Amino acid sequence: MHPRLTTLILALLTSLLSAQTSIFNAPDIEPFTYSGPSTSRLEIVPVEAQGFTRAMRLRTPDGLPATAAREYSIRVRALVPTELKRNDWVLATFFVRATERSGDTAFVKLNFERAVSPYTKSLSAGLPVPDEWKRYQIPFQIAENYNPREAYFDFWLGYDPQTIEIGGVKIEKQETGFNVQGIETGYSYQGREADAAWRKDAAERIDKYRKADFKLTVTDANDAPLQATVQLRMKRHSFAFGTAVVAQALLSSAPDDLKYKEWFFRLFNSAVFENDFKWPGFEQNRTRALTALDYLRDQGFTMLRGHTLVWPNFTYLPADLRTLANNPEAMRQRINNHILDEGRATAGKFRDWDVLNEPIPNRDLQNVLGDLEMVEWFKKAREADPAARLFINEYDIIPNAGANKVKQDEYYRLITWLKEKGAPLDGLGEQGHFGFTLTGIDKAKQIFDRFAELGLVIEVTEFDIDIYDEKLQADYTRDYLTLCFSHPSIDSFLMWGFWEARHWKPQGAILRRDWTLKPNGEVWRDLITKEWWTNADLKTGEEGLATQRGFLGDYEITVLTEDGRSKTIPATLVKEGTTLTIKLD
Ligand code: 9MR
Repeated sequence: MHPRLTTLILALLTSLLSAQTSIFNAPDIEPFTYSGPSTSRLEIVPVEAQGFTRAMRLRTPDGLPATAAREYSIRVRALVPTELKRNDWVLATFFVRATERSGDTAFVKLNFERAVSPYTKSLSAGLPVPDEWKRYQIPFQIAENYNPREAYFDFWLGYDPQTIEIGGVKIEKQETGFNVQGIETGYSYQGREADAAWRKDAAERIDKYRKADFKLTVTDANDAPLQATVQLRMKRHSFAFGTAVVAQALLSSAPDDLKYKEWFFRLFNSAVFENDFKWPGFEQNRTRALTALDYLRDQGFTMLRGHTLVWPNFTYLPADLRTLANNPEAMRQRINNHILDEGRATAGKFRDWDVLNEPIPNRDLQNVLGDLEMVEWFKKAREADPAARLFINEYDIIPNAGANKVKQDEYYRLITWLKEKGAPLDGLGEQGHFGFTLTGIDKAKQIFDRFAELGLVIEVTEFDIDIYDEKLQADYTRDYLTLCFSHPSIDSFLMWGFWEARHWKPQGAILRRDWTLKPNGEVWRDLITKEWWTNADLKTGEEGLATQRGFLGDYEITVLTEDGRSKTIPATLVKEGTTLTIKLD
Protein backbone atom coordinates (compact mmCIF):
# COMPACT_ATOMS: atom_id res chain seq x y z
CA MET A 1 0.00 0.00 0.00
CA HIS A 2 1.16 3.54 -0.70
CA PRO A 3 2.67 4.99 2.49
CA ARG A 4 0.52 8.14 2.24
CA LEU A 5 -2.57 5.98 2.14
CA THR A 6 -1.39 4.04 5.17
CA THR A 7 -0.89 7.28 7.09
CA LEU A 8 -4.32 8.45 6.04
CA ILE A 9 -5.98 5.24 7.11
CA LEU A 10 -4.12 5.28 10.41
CA ALA A 11 -5.19 8.87 11.09
CA LEU A 12 -8.76 7.97 10.24
CA LEU A 13 -8.65 4.93 12.49
CA THR A 14 -7.17 6.94 15.36
CA SER A 15 -9.86 9.58 15.10
CA LEU A 16 -12.55 6.92 14.90
CA LEU A 17 -11.05 5.07 17.81
CA SER A 18 -10.91 8.14 20.03
CA ALA A 19 -14.48 9.28 19.46
CA GLN A 20 -15.97 11.60 22.07
CA THR A 21 -19.46 12.90 22.73
CA SER A 22 -20.55 15.72 24.97
CA ILE A 23 -22.55 14.57 27.99
CA PHE A 24 -24.61 17.81 27.80
CA ASN A 25 -27.07 19.01 25.17
CA ALA A 26 -25.83 22.60 25.30
CA PRO A 27 -22.23 23.67 24.76
CA ASP A 28 -19.67 25.27 27.03
CA ILE A 29 -21.01 27.06 30.12
CA GLU A 30 -24.66 27.02 29.07
CA PRO A 31 -25.80 23.95 31.05
CA PHE A 32 -24.66 25.44 34.37
CA THR A 33 -26.89 27.14 36.89
CA TYR A 34 -26.07 28.83 40.16
CA SER A 35 -27.09 27.53 43.55
CA GLY A 36 -26.02 29.33 46.70
CA PRO A 37 -26.65 32.31 48.95
CA SER A 38 -28.46 35.31 47.53
CA THR A 39 -25.49 37.50 48.49
CA SER A 40 -23.82 36.06 45.41
CA ARG A 41 -24.91 35.31 41.86
CA LEU A 42 -23.66 33.97 38.56
CA GLU A 43 -22.42 36.60 36.10
CA ILE A 44 -21.51 35.89 32.49
CA VAL A 45 -18.51 37.96 31.46
CA PRO A 46 -16.72 38.40 28.12
CA VAL A 47 -13.26 36.88 27.73
CA GLU A 48 -10.56 38.11 25.39
CA ALA A 49 -7.63 36.42 23.73
CA GLN A 50 -8.58 32.89 24.72
CA GLY A 51 -10.08 30.04 22.73
CA PHE A 52 -13.44 30.90 24.32
CA THR A 53 -15.32 34.17 24.54
CA ARG A 54 -17.44 34.00 27.70
CA ALA A 55 -16.95 32.84 31.23
CA MET A 56 -18.99 32.27 34.38
CA ARG A 57 -17.90 34.62 37.15
CA LEU A 58 -18.73 33.81 40.76
CA ARG A 59 -17.87 35.63 43.92
CA THR A 60 -17.56 33.63 47.10
CA PRO A 61 -18.74 36.01 49.80
CA ASP A 62 -17.60 36.35 53.39
CA GLY A 63 -19.45 34.62 56.15
CA LEU A 64 -20.11 31.15 54.79
CA PRO A 65 -20.95 28.63 57.51
CA ALA A 66 -17.86 27.39 59.37
CA THR A 67 -18.59 23.73 58.67
CA ALA A 68 -17.49 21.22 56.08
CA ALA A 69 -20.80 21.93 54.27
CA ARG A 70 -19.55 25.37 53.30
CA GLU A 71 -17.68 23.81 50.36
CA TYR A 72 -20.90 23.17 48.47
CA SER A 73 -22.92 26.03 49.86
CA ILE A 74 -21.99 27.97 46.74
CA ARG A 75 -21.75 26.19 43.41
CA VAL A 76 -22.62 26.03 39.72
CA ARG A 77 -24.03 22.73 38.56
CA ALA A 78 -25.44 20.98 35.52
CA LEU A 79 -27.80 18.02 35.53
CA VAL A 80 -26.48 15.37 33.13
CA PRO A 81 -29.14 14.71 30.46
CA THR A 82 -27.50 11.60 29.04
CA GLU A 83 -27.14 8.03 30.18
CA LEU A 84 -23.77 7.00 31.59
CA LYS A 85 -22.53 3.55 32.49
CA ARG A 86 -20.23 2.40 35.25
CA ASN A 87 -16.57 2.59 34.11
CA ASP A 88 -17.28 5.00 31.24
CA TRP A 89 -14.42 7.47 30.88
CA VAL A 90 -15.26 11.14 30.90
CA LEU A 91 -12.81 13.95 30.18
CA ALA A 92 -13.60 17.34 31.69
CA THR A 93 -11.72 20.22 30.05
CA PHE A 94 -12.10 23.81 31.23
CA PHE A 95 -10.25 27.00 31.98
CA VAL A 96 -10.22 28.79 35.33
CA ARG A 97 -8.69 31.86 36.86
CA ALA A 98 -9.06 33.86 40.04
CA THR A 99 -9.54 37.60 39.82
CA GLU A 100 -9.67 37.95 43.62
CA ARG A 101 -8.48 35.66 46.37
CA SER A 102 -7.90 35.77 50.13
CA GLY A 103 -4.94 33.48 50.73
CA ASP A 104 -2.04 32.09 48.67
CA THR A 105 -4.32 30.33 46.21
CA ALA A 106 -7.93 30.36 45.20
CA PHE A 107 -9.64 27.01 45.06
CA VAL A 108 -12.52 25.18 43.41
CA LYS A 109 -13.66 21.61 43.66
CA LEU A 110 -15.10 19.69 40.80
CA ASN A 111 -17.56 16.92 41.45
CA PHE A 112 -19.49 14.37 39.57
CA GLU A 113 -22.12 12.95 41.87
CA ARG A 114 -25.42 11.13 42.08
CA ALA A 115 -28.19 13.73 42.21
CA VAL A 116 -29.69 12.30 45.40
CA SER A 117 -28.38 10.65 48.57
CA PRO A 118 -25.85 9.04 48.99
CA TYR A 119 -24.41 11.48 46.40
CA THR A 120 -21.97 8.83 45.19
CA LYS A 121 -18.95 10.62 43.75
CA SER A 122 -17.26 9.55 40.54
CA LEU A 123 -15.03 12.60 40.81
CA SER A 124 -14.20 14.94 43.61
CA ALA A 125 -11.16 16.94 42.66
CA GLY A 126 -10.03 20.12 44.33
CA LEU A 127 -8.10 22.49 42.11
CA PRO A 128 -5.84 25.35 42.98
CA VAL A 129 -6.86 28.31 40.80
CA PRO A 130 -4.09 30.66 39.69
CA ASP A 131 -4.51 34.33 38.79
CA GLU A 132 -3.88 33.66 35.09
CA TRP A 133 -6.12 31.44 32.97
CA LYS A 134 -5.19 27.82 33.41
CA ARG A 135 -6.47 24.84 31.48
CA TYR A 136 -7.31 21.67 33.36
CA GLN A 137 -8.18 18.36 31.71
CA ILE A 138 -9.52 15.92 34.24
CA PRO A 139 -10.25 12.37 33.16
CA PHE A 140 -12.40 10.24 35.45
CA GLN A 141 -14.44 7.05 35.42
CA ILE A 142 -18.13 6.86 36.19
CA ALA A 143 -18.70 4.96 39.44
CA GLU A 144 -22.18 3.51 38.79
CA ASN A 145 -24.86 3.39 36.10
CA TYR A 146 -26.92 6.54 35.58
CA ASN A 147 -30.09 7.13 33.63
CA PRO A 148 -30.53 10.62 32.17
CA ARG A 149 -30.96 13.29 34.89
CA GLU A 150 -29.60 11.15 37.70
CA ALA A 151 -26.22 12.82 38.13
CA TYR A 152 -24.77 16.29 38.48
CA PHE A 153 -21.58 17.85 37.31
CA ASP A 154 -20.66 20.59 39.80
CA PHE A 155 -18.08 23.22 40.53
CA TRP A 156 -17.96 24.00 44.26
CA LEU A 157 -16.64 27.34 45.38
CA GLY A 158 -17.45 27.62 49.08
CA TYR A 159 -13.98 28.40 50.36
CA ASP A 160 -12.39 31.62 51.57
CA PRO A 161 -13.67 34.76 49.81
CA GLN A 162 -12.61 34.77 46.16
CA THR A 163 -13.80 35.59 42.67
CA ILE A 164 -13.46 32.79 40.16
CA GLU A 165 -14.03 32.66 36.42
CA ILE A 166 -14.69 29.41 34.57
CA GLY A 167 -14.89 29.08 30.80
CA GLY A 168 -14.15 26.92 27.78
CA VAL A 169 -15.94 23.98 29.37
CA LYS A 170 -16.08 20.67 27.49
CA ILE A 171 -17.26 17.55 29.25
CA GLU A 172 -17.05 14.57 27.00
CA LYS A 173 -17.59 10.89 27.26
CA GLN A 174 -14.69 9.00 25.71
CA GLU A 175 -16.16 6.31 23.51
CA THR A 176 -13.27 3.99 22.80
CA GLY A 177 -9.52 3.74 22.83
CA PHE A 178 -9.04 6.38 25.49
CA ASN A 179 -5.43 6.60 26.64
CA VAL A 180 -5.51 8.15 30.06
CA GLN A 181 -1.72 8.18 30.48
CA GLY A 182 -1.55 10.46 27.45
CA ILE A 183 -3.64 13.24 29.02
CA GLU A 184 -1.80 16.38 30.08
CA THR A 185 -4.00 17.12 33.09
CA GLY A 186 -2.49 20.43 34.10
CA TYR A 187 -2.02 19.13 37.63
CA SER A 188 1.18 19.65 39.49
CA TYR A 189 2.17 21.05 42.87
CA GLN A 190 4.29 23.78 44.38
CA GLY A 191 7.76 22.51 45.12
CA ARG A 192 8.03 20.00 42.28
CA GLU A 193 10.91 21.87 40.61
CA ALA A 194 14.35 20.32 40.97
CA ASP A 195 15.70 23.54 42.48
CA ALA A 196 12.75 24.30 44.79
CA ALA A 197 13.98 26.03 47.94
CA TRP A 198 12.44 23.54 50.37
CA ARG A 199 14.78 20.76 49.21
CA LYS A 200 17.87 22.26 50.83
CA ASP A 201 16.05 22.90 54.13
CA ALA A 202 14.66 19.37 54.16
CA ALA A 203 18.10 17.90 53.47
CA GLU A 204 19.52 19.86 56.41
CA ARG A 205 16.76 18.68 58.72
CA ILE A 206 17.24 15.09 57.59
CA ASP A 207 20.92 15.35 58.47
CA LYS A 208 20.06 16.95 61.81
CA TYR A 209 17.15 14.78 62.95
CA ARG A 210 17.58 11.47 61.13
CA LYS A 211 21.33 10.97 61.40
CA ALA A 212 23.92 10.75 64.15
CA ASP A 213 27.56 9.76 64.62
CA PHE A 214 29.02 6.39 65.37
CA LYS A 215 32.27 6.55 67.36
CA LEU A 216 33.76 3.09 67.30
CA THR A 217 36.97 2.13 69.03
CA VAL A 218 38.59 -1.22 68.35
CA THR A 219 40.95 -2.65 70.97
CA ASP A 220 42.63 -5.93 71.81
CA ALA A 221 41.92 -7.90 74.96
CA ASN A 222 44.23 -5.52 76.90
CA ASP A 223 42.43 -2.37 75.74
CA ALA A 224 45.23 -1.43 73.36
CA PRO A 225 43.92 0.29 70.19
CA LEU A 226 43.93 -1.85 67.06
CA GLN A 227 44.28 -1.14 63.37
CA ALA A 228 41.22 -2.74 61.81
CA THR A 229 38.63 -2.57 59.09
CA VAL A 230 35.15 -1.80 60.35
CA GLN A 231 32.17 -2.77 58.21
CA LEU A 232 28.96 -0.94 59.06
CA ARG A 233 25.86 -2.57 57.67
CA MET A 234 22.51 -0.92 58.29
CA LYS A 235 19.73 -3.43 58.99
CA ARG A 236 16.72 -1.37 59.89
CA HIS A 237 15.56 2.23 60.12
CA SER A 238 14.31 3.59 63.42
CA PHE A 239 11.87 5.71 61.45
CA ALA A 240 8.84 3.56 60.63
CA PHE A 241 8.25 3.04 56.90
CA GLY A 242 5.14 0.91 56.81
CA THR A 243 2.09 -0.21 54.93
CA ALA A 244 -1.38 -1.56 55.51
CA VAL A 245 -1.43 -5.36 55.33
CA VAL A 246 -4.03 -8.12 55.27
CA ALA A 247 -3.84 -10.88 57.91
CA GLN A 248 -5.14 -13.59 55.60
CA ALA A 249 -2.33 -12.94 53.11
CA LEU A 250 0.38 -13.00 55.78
CA LEU A 251 -0.80 -16.41 56.95
CA SER A 252 -1.09 -17.97 53.50
CA SER A 253 1.40 -19.74 51.24
CA ALA A 254 -0.42 -19.26 47.95
CA PRO A 255 2.07 -18.10 45.30
CA ASP A 256 0.84 -14.50 45.24
CA ASP A 257 0.83 -14.37 49.03
CA LEU A 258 4.44 -15.54 49.14
CA LYS A 259 5.28 -12.72 46.75
CA TYR A 260 3.22 -10.37 48.89
CA LYS A 261 5.30 -11.23 51.94
CA GLU A 262 8.58 -11.15 50.08
CA TRP A 263 7.92 -7.59 48.89
CA PHE A 264 6.48 -6.53 52.20
CA PHE A 265 9.65 -7.63 54.03
CA ARG A 266 11.83 -6.00 51.40
CA LEU A 267 10.19 -2.57 51.47
CA PHE A 268 8.74 -2.04 54.94
CA ASN A 269 9.71 -2.14 58.62
CA SER A 270 6.29 -1.34 60.01
CA ALA A 271 2.66 -2.26 59.35
CA VAL A 272 -0.94 -1.61 60.18
CA PHE A 273 -3.69 -4.17 59.51
CA GLU A 274 -6.12 -2.74 56.99
CA ASN A 275 -9.29 -4.27 58.45
CA ASP A 276 -8.45 -7.13 60.82
CA PHE A 277 -8.31 -5.09 64.02
CA LYS A 278 -11.34 -2.93 63.32
CA TRP A 279 -14.13 -3.79 65.69
CA PRO A 280 -16.23 -5.85 63.22
CA GLY A 281 -13.14 -7.54 61.75
CA PHE A 282 -11.83 -8.47 65.17
CA GLU A 283 -15.18 -9.88 66.26
CA GLN A 284 -15.46 -11.92 63.08
CA ASN A 285 -12.05 -13.54 63.22
CA ARG A 286 -9.97 -12.62 66.22
CA THR A 287 -7.84 -15.76 66.03
CA ARG A 288 -6.67 -14.94 62.53
CA ALA A 289 -5.96 -11.33 63.48
CA LEU A 290 -3.98 -12.26 66.59
CA THR A 291 -2.07 -15.03 64.80
CA ALA A 292 -1.03 -12.61 62.07
CA LEU A 293 0.03 -10.04 64.67
CA ASP A 294 2.20 -12.64 66.42
CA TYR A 295 3.63 -13.65 63.08
CA LEU A 296 4.81 -10.06 62.44
CA ARG A 297 6.20 -9.78 65.97
CA ASP A 298 8.11 -13.05 65.39
CA GLN A 299 9.51 -11.57 62.18
CA GLY A 300 10.99 -8.74 64.25
CA PHE A 301 8.39 -6.03 63.63
CA THR A 302 8.29 -3.77 66.68
CA MET A 303 6.72 -0.64 65.19
CA LEU A 304 3.22 -1.95 64.50
CA ARG A 305 0.05 0.10 64.51
CA GLY A 306 -3.35 -1.04 65.76
CA HIS A 307 -6.26 0.30 63.74
CA THR A 308 -8.81 1.06 65.17
CA LEU A 309 -10.63 0.74 68.50
CA VAL A 310 -13.47 3.20 67.88
CA TRP A 311 -14.59 4.39 64.46
CA PRO A 312 -17.75 6.16 65.55
CA ASN A 313 -19.99 5.58 62.57
CA PHE A 314 -22.65 2.84 62.63
CA THR A 315 -21.55 1.74 59.15
CA TYR A 316 -18.16 0.69 60.56
CA LEU A 317 -19.38 -0.77 63.84
CA PRO A 318 -20.90 -4.15 64.68
CA ALA A 319 -24.56 -4.09 63.66
CA ASP A 320 -25.98 -4.19 67.19
CA LEU A 321 -24.49 -0.78 68.09
CA ARG A 322 -27.17 0.91 66.01
CA THR A 323 -29.86 -0.85 68.00
CA LEU A 324 -28.35 0.55 71.22
CA ALA A 325 -28.91 4.17 70.17
CA ASN A 326 -31.84 4.42 72.57
CA ASN A 327 -29.97 2.79 75.41
CA PRO A 328 -26.90 4.92 76.13
CA GLU A 329 -25.85 2.92 79.18
CA ALA A 330 -25.81 -0.35 77.25
CA MET A 331 -23.98 1.35 74.40
CA ARG A 332 -21.36 2.77 76.78
CA GLN A 333 -20.79 -0.64 78.35
CA ARG A 334 -20.54 -2.37 74.99
CA ILE A 335 -17.88 0.12 73.80
CA ASN A 336 -15.85 0.05 77.00
CA ASN A 337 -15.89 -3.75 77.10
CA HIS A 338 -14.73 -3.84 73.54
CA ILE A 339 -11.82 -1.45 74.13
CA LEU A 340 -10.71 -3.40 77.18
CA ASP A 341 -11.11 -6.74 75.45
CA GLU A 342 -9.26 -5.91 72.24
CA GLY A 343 -6.70 -3.73 74.01
CA ARG A 344 -5.84 -6.50 76.46
CA ALA A 345 -5.76 -9.21 73.80
CA THR A 346 -3.06 -7.25 71.97
CA ALA A 347 -1.36 -5.55 74.92
CA GLY A 348 2.34 -4.95 74.40
CA LYS A 349 2.21 -5.95 70.74
CA PHE A 350 1.23 -2.74 68.99
CA ARG A 351 3.54 0.20 69.48
CA ASP A 352 0.68 2.54 68.55
CA TRP A 353 -3.10 2.33 68.75
CA ASP A 354 -5.58 4.38 66.74
CA VAL A 355 -8.02 4.71 69.59
CA LEU A 356 -10.31 7.06 67.72
CA ASN A 357 -10.63 7.12 63.95
CA GLU A 358 -12.09 10.01 61.96
CA PRO A 359 -14.11 11.60 64.76
CA ILE A 360 -14.74 14.87 62.90
CA PRO A 361 -17.11 13.52 60.23
CA ASN A 362 -18.20 10.44 62.23
CA ARG A 363 -20.31 11.26 65.28
CA ASP A 364 -22.87 8.49 65.67
CA LEU A 365 -21.60 7.45 69.09
CA GLN A 366 -20.83 10.95 70.38
CA ASN A 367 -24.33 12.05 69.42
CA VAL A 368 -25.73 9.42 71.77
CA LEU A 369 -23.14 9.53 74.55
CA GLY A 370 -21.83 13.08 74.45
CA ASP A 371 -18.38 14.29 73.49
CA LEU A 372 -16.78 13.63 76.87
CA GLU A 373 -17.18 9.93 76.19
CA MET A 374 -14.25 10.21 73.76
CA VAL A 375 -12.00 10.99 76.72
CA GLU A 376 -13.19 7.77 78.37
CA TRP A 377 -12.27 5.73 75.29
CA PHE A 378 -8.69 6.93 75.56
CA LYS A 379 -8.62 6.16 79.29
CA LYS A 380 -9.95 2.66 78.70
CA ALA A 381 -7.35 2.09 75.98
CA ARG A 382 -4.58 3.21 78.34
CA GLU A 383 -5.92 0.87 81.00
CA ALA A 384 -5.98 -2.06 78.58
CA ASP A 385 -2.55 -1.48 77.05
CA PRO A 386 -0.47 0.91 79.19
CA ALA A 387 2.62 0.79 76.95
CA ALA A 388 0.98 1.66 73.65
CA ARG A 389 1.12 5.20 72.31
CA LEU A 390 -2.48 6.29 71.84
CA PHE A 391 -3.55 8.12 68.69
CA ILE A 392 -6.38 9.97 67.12
CA ASN A 393 -6.55 9.65 63.34
CA GLU A 394 -8.18 11.85 60.69
CA TYR A 395 -8.31 12.37 56.90
CA ASP A 396 -8.21 15.43 54.65
CA ILE A 397 -5.96 17.49 56.87
CA ILE A 398 -3.04 17.85 54.43
CA PRO A 399 -4.48 16.58 51.09
CA ASN A 400 -6.58 18.55 48.60
CA ALA A 401 -4.16 21.47 48.47
CA GLY A 402 -4.43 21.75 52.25
CA ALA A 403 -7.50 23.85 51.55
CA ASN A 404 -9.80 22.29 54.13
CA LYS A 405 -9.02 24.89 56.76
CA VAL A 406 -12.32 24.26 58.51
CA LYS A 407 -11.43 20.64 59.12
CA GLN A 408 -7.88 21.49 60.13
CA ASP A 409 -9.26 23.90 62.73
CA GLU A 410 -11.77 21.35 64.00
CA TYR A 411 -9.10 18.68 64.31
CA TYR A 412 -6.78 21.06 66.13
CA ARG A 413 -9.54 22.17 68.50
CA LEU A 414 -10.67 18.61 69.19
CA ILE A 415 -7.16 17.47 70.07
CA THR A 416 -6.63 20.48 72.33
CA TRP A 417 -9.96 19.83 74.00
CA LEU A 418 -9.27 16.10 74.49
CA LYS A 419 -5.96 16.91 76.16
CA GLU A 420 -7.57 19.54 78.39
CA LYS A 421 -10.17 17.02 79.46
CA GLY A 422 -7.46 14.56 80.43
CA ALA A 423 -7.47 12.10 77.55
CA PRO A 424 -4.16 10.20 77.53
CA LEU A 425 -3.37 11.10 73.95
CA ASP A 426 0.18 10.64 72.63
CA GLY A 427 -0.08 11.19 68.93
CA LEU A 428 -2.08 12.28 65.99
CA GLY A 429 -2.46 10.59 62.64
CA GLU A 430 -2.74 12.38 59.34
CA GLN A 431 -4.00 9.77 56.91
CA GLY A 432 -2.76 11.23 53.63
CA HIS A 433 -5.13 9.90 50.96
CA PHE A 434 -4.29 12.11 47.99
CA GLY A 435 -6.11 12.61 44.73
CA PHE A 436 -5.07 14.83 41.87
CA THR A 437 -5.15 17.88 44.07
CA LEU A 438 -1.73 17.50 45.54
CA THR A 439 -0.72 19.87 48.28
CA GLY A 440 2.20 22.18 47.75
CA ILE A 441 5.20 21.11 49.81
CA ASP A 442 5.45 24.47 51.62
CA LYS A 443 1.76 24.33 52.48
CA ALA A 444 2.05 20.75 53.74
CA LYS A 445 4.96 21.79 55.94
CA GLN A 446 3.00 24.75 57.35
CA ILE A 447 0.15 22.44 58.35
CA PHE A 448 2.49 19.90 59.92
CA ASP A 449 4.26 22.73 61.78
CA ARG A 450 0.98 23.97 63.13
CA PHE A 451 -0.02 20.53 64.43
CA ALA A 452 3.48 20.01 65.82
CA GLU A 453 2.71 22.85 68.26
CA LEU A 454 0.36 20.44 70.02
CA GLY A 455 3.45 18.63 71.28
CA LEU A 456 2.34 15.19 70.13
CA VAL A 457 3.99 12.68 67.84
CA ILE A 458 2.66 12.91 64.29
CA GLU A 459 2.31 9.93 61.98
CA VAL A 460 1.35 9.74 58.34
CA THR A 461 -0.93 6.75 58.66
CA GLU A 462 -2.61 5.96 55.32
CA PHE A 463 -0.67 7.44 52.44
CA ASP A 464 -1.70 6.83 48.86
CA ILE A 465 -2.12 8.86 45.67
CA ASP A 466 -5.06 7.75 43.60
CA ILE A 467 -4.06 9.11 40.20
CA TYR A 468 -3.07 7.44 36.95
CA ASP A 469 -0.37 9.96 36.06
CA GLU A 470 2.49 7.75 37.21
CA LYS A 471 5.17 10.40 36.80
CA LEU A 472 3.30 12.92 38.95
CA GLN A 473 2.50 10.17 41.45
CA ALA A 474 6.18 9.23 41.71
CA ASP A 475 7.37 12.81 42.01
CA TYR A 476 4.92 13.59 44.78
CA THR A 477 5.71 10.36 46.62
CA ARG A 478 9.38 11.35 46.60
CA ASP A 479 8.76 14.90 47.75
CA TYR A 480 6.07 14.28 50.34
CA LEU A 481 8.01 11.37 51.83
CA THR A 482 11.13 13.54 51.95
CA LEU A 483 9.27 16.35 53.67
CA CYS A 484 7.80 13.95 56.23
CA PHE A 485 11.09 12.18 56.90
CA SER A 486 12.65 15.60 57.52
CA HIS A 487 9.98 16.76 59.96
CA PRO A 488 11.11 16.43 63.60
CA SER A 489 7.58 15.68 64.89
CA ILE A 490 6.89 12.84 62.46
CA ASP A 491 8.23 9.38 63.23
CA SER A 492 6.23 7.08 60.94
CA PHE A 493 5.04 7.02 57.37
CA LEU A 494 2.62 4.26 56.43
CA MET A 495 1.14 3.55 53.04
CA TRP A 496 -2.41 2.29 52.79
CA GLY A 497 -1.46 -0.89 50.92
CA PHE A 498 1.21 -1.62 48.33
CA TRP A 499 0.01 -4.20 45.79
CA GLU A 500 -2.44 -3.28 43.02
CA ALA A 501 -4.49 -6.45 43.43
CA ARG A 502 -4.96 -5.83 47.14
CA HIS A 503 -5.43 -2.10 47.39
CA TRP A 504 -8.59 -0.11 48.09
CA LYS A 505 -7.52 2.26 45.29
CA PRO A 506 -5.58 0.00 42.88
CA GLN A 507 -4.08 3.03 41.12
CA GLY A 508 -2.49 4.06 44.39
CA ALA A 509 -0.37 0.89 44.68
CA ILE A 510 3.41 0.86 44.26
CA LEU A 511 3.55 -2.67 42.80
CA ARG A 512 1.60 -3.80 39.76
CA ARG A 513 -0.49 -6.93 39.73
CA ASP A 514 2.45 -8.75 38.06
CA TRP A 515 4.81 -7.72 40.90
CA THR A 516 6.77 -5.13 38.97
CA LEU A 517 7.52 -1.90 40.75
CA LYS A 518 5.79 1.23 39.47
CA PRO A 519 7.72 4.53 39.33
CA ASN A 520 6.35 5.49 42.76
CA GLY A 521 7.61 2.14 44.08
CA GLU A 522 11.07 2.78 42.69
CA VAL A 523 11.10 6.13 44.45
CA TRP A 524 10.11 4.47 47.73
CA ARG A 525 12.72 1.72 47.37
CA ASP A 526 15.50 4.08 46.35
CA LEU A 527 14.94 6.55 49.16
CA ILE A 528 14.45 4.04 51.92
CA THR A 529 16.96 1.37 50.99
CA LYS A 530 19.61 3.45 49.20
CA GLU A 531 19.62 7.20 49.71
CA TRP A 532 18.64 7.05 53.39
CA TRP A 533 20.69 3.97 54.16
CA THR A 534 24.17 3.73 55.57
CA ASN A 535 26.70 1.06 54.71
CA ALA A 536 30.34 1.93 55.13
CA ASP A 537 33.75 0.30 55.23
CA LEU A 538 36.04 2.18 57.59
CA LYS A 539 39.60 1.90 58.88
CA THR A 540 40.48 2.69 62.47
CA GLY A 541 43.11 5.38 62.97
CA GLU A 542 45.97 5.67 65.44
CA GLU A 543 43.69 5.62 68.49
CA GLY A 544 41.82 2.60 67.19
CA LEU A 545 38.95 4.97 66.39
CA ALA A 546 36.63 4.98 63.39
CA THR A 547 33.73 7.43 63.03
CA GLN A 548 30.81 7.59 60.66
CA ARG A 549 27.65 9.65 60.40
CA GLY A 550 24.73 7.46 59.53
CA PHE A 551 20.96 7.13 59.52
CA LEU A 552 19.40 6.22 62.85
CA GLY A 553 18.60 2.55 63.16
CA ASP A 554 19.90 -0.94 63.76
CA TYR A 555 23.21 -2.05 62.37
CA GLU A 556 25.53 -4.99 62.22
CA ILE A 557 29.17 -4.06 62.77
CA THR A 558 31.96 -6.37 61.70
CA VAL A 559 35.56 -5.71 62.75
CA LEU A 560 38.41 -7.39 60.85
CA THR A 561 42.12 -7.17 61.58
CA GLU A 562 44.94 -7.84 59.16
CA ASP A 563 46.01 -10.86 61.15
CA GLY A 564 42.62 -12.43 60.53
CA ARG A 565 40.76 -11.79 63.77
CA SER A 566 37.12 -10.72 63.45
CA LYS A 567 34.00 -10.01 65.44
CA THR A 568 30.43 -9.10 64.49
CA ILE A 569 28.07 -7.31 66.85
CA PRO A 570 24.63 -5.72 66.58
CA ALA A 571 24.43 -2.01 67.39
CA THR A 572 21.86 0.74 67.31
CA LEU A 573 22.63 4.24 66.15
CA VAL A 574 20.59 6.54 68.39
CA LYS A 575 19.80 10.27 68.20
CA GLU A 576 22.49 11.23 70.71
CA GLY A 577 25.09 9.28 68.74
CA THR A 578 26.48 5.88 69.63
CA THR A 579 29.92 5.37 71.15
CA LEU A 580 31.17 1.80 71.37
CA THR A 581 34.34 -0.05 72.13
CA ILE A 582 34.72 -3.32 70.32
CA LYS A 583 37.18 -5.58 71.99
CA LEU A 584 38.85 -8.40 70.06
CA ASP A 585 40.09 -11.37 72.07
O1 9MR B 1 -9.24 0.10 53.00
C1 9MR B 1 -10.29 -0.18 53.89
C2 9MR B 1 -11.38 -0.97 53.19
O2 9MR B 1 -10.87 -2.25 52.82
C3 9MR B 1 -12.57 -1.15 54.14
O3 9MR B 1 -13.63 -1.77 53.45
C4 9MR B 1 -13.02 0.21 54.67
C5 9MR B 1 -14.14 0.05 55.71
O4 9MR B 1 -13.68 -0.66 56.84
O5 9MR B 1 -11.94 0.88 55.28
C6 9MR B 1 -10.86 1.12 54.43
O6 9MR B 1 -9.83 1.78 55.15
C7 9MR B 1 -10.13 3.07 55.66
C8 9MR B 1 -9.45 3.22 57.00
O7 9MR B 1 -9.84 2.19 57.86
C9 9MR B 1 -9.75 4.57 57.62
N1 9MR B 1 -9.41 5.63 56.72
C10 9MR B 1 -9.92 5.52 55.36
C11 9MR B 1 -9.56 4.17 54.78
C12 9MR B 1 -10.03 4.08 53.34
O8 9MR B 1 -11.41 4.17 53.26
